[in-house]
Amino acid sequence: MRIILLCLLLSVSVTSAFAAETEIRPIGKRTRGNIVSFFTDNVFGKRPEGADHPPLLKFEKTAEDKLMPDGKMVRKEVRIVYGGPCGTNSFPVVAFIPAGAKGPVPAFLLICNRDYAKNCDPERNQKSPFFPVEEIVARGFAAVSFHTWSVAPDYNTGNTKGVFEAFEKPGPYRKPKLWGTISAWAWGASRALDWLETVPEIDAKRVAVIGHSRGGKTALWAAVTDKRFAMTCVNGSGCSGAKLNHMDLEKSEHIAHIVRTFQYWFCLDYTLWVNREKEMPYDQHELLSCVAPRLLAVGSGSKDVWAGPAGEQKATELARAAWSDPERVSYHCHKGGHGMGADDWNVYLSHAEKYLKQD
Ligand code: GTR
Repeated sequence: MRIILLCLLLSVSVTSAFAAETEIRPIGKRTRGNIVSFFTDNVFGKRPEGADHPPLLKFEKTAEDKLMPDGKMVRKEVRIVYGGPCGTNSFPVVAFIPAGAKGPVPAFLLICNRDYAKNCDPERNQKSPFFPVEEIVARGFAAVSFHTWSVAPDYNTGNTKGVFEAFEKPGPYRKPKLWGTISAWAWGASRALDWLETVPEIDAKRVAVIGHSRGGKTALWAAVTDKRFAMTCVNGSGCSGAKLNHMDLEKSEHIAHIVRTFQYWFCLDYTLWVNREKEMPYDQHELLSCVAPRLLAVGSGSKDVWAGPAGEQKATELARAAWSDPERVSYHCHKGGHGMGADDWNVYLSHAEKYLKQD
């Protein structure tokens, strides 16, 4: 009896705490818990029991810390080794930290879904506007990255490779509600944050998780599922990311398109919503609202029709109602198409300078 009463009390207080953050539309019972459960069960899938606290988790240095030739930053390289009931595996993470920083610095953690050597070159011979490490460091942040492929490959393996191998026995069929690859990559972001918590030069309470396109959807889901991320930057995320489903943006990607090519990014049950977007009880602005009261920055491209910039903007505007200070949510639209570059980074860095550094 006492236990039942305690559970009731706890659920009332948790619900009201979340309700204050997420009341956007007075339709049904829109608490953070309801929204997260919906997106877990219907979109991104459930992680297997224990995956968020792997029984084996260690951080192995793969090289000595190195002062880079520009003398302005130090590179740290580790391999995150993890194990679950079905096996062990690992993935590399690289961090650049401002040299000689006085005290721990805030950081940007990029979920890199593009060619890693070209966009995140650990030697810094190749520079890319997709991940402007030197500028991030010059503005007082650490620049950390990992490659999506090293956590789970970005093709349809039936979700049997990478992190999936450690937590699930391979079977002939995927279970309908189990996690897809976006959830696996978001899991990778959380494990990278586990490592950052052990790095004295980094302030792990001020880490922004950032991604573009499929990486943008992942950055959003990472921040929703892991409240330790103090900020998230959701760039060009489109369908299943920041784009509102309830708007008629005919030329934009819909669930029918995305599951045709990328079913493995989601739980199998996501296919049940094909051509039924408007029947979904929750829309993407509610997913964005689950980031409150932390920092959120959403970016679009004016010509990125497939991602539906108008839908990304509208969702962000609606989501703002979940913040007591709506200025903590930033929205911008760069001129041009599908990409993340200098203009976007400038917005994200400025937002972080204004809030993440000061909070
Ligand atoms: C597209 C996909 C989008 C987006 C993009 C990307 O083909 O339809 O949802 O995620 O890939 O990641 O570049």
